[in-house]
Amino acid sequence: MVDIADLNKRHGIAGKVTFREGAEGFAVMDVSNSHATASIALQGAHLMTWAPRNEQPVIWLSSAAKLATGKSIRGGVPVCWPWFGPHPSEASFPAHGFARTVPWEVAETKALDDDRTLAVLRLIQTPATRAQWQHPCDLECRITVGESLEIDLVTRNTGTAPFTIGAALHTYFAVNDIRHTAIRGLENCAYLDKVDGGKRKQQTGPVTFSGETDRIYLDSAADILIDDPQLKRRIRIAKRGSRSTVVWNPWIEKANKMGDLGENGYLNMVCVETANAADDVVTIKPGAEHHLWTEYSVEALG
Ligand code: TA6
Repeated sequence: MVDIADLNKRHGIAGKVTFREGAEGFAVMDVSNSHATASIALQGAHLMTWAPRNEQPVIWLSSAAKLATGKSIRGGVPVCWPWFGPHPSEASFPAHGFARTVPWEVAETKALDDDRTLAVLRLIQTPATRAQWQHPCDLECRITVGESLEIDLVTRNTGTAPFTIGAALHTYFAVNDIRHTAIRGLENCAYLDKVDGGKRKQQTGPVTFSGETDRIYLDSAADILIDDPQLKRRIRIAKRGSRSTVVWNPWIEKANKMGDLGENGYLNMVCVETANAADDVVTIKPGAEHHLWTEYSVEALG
């Protein structure tokens, strides 16, 4: 049972941070400051929306997204952890890990001196999560809402043995039309083409879209640019702690099968994911921590 009054009492900030029930038992944090607005579901520490002032929404949320306990929300920034994709050995474990579908708690909210807003959420470990991940650890998601959006997923190894994680900030970006969108910054990177049996290929020129696209780019540490000429904007993705980038658009057939992308929703979104995927999984030593950090900002184009 979620106690909205208690959340507002302990973590609300007048005029900046308020909590509400997004759906039955589903707590949502609304953030508003002079730079931007955002909304974050406590389940999965799932940022659902972010829009800088005087800018169209940058993060895409499906019109058919369902806020339901234990179900991933279609759109926003799903947190994939502690593995990316299917579990390496347990077919019954959820794809992309359990972090995005379990309860998280609010550790801190803070109005920063520059009027950005910091929200720190921590995964709540339970017998159910430990059944899928026994390594002693802490997982925090530190979200800073401003004219840019910063997300820092911090995994701390609190045990006595090293462990290896896969992860991704599986972000859905809003574009005017995927058919007129180009992604730069991945030129000459090798990638695994999941639409073609996982074959290893090399990117030539910008990434453009004319069908289902599902690729894990390797050795991609540089900024990634999503160019949207129809909106006359470029979304810049900076990152640290990640050398793999996932690019995904389901296209029409897969989108229709998924059922929660909304009518032709696939045309208005593209996933560009700051990841630790494929050979970029990370081994964390006892007492050490790994930061999967990314920052989104918007620039004028043309
Ligand atoms: O990141 C791309 C991907 O792995 C695709 O293969 C597709 O499965 C997508 O994630 C969405 O996965 P989800 O479990 O959120 O439906």
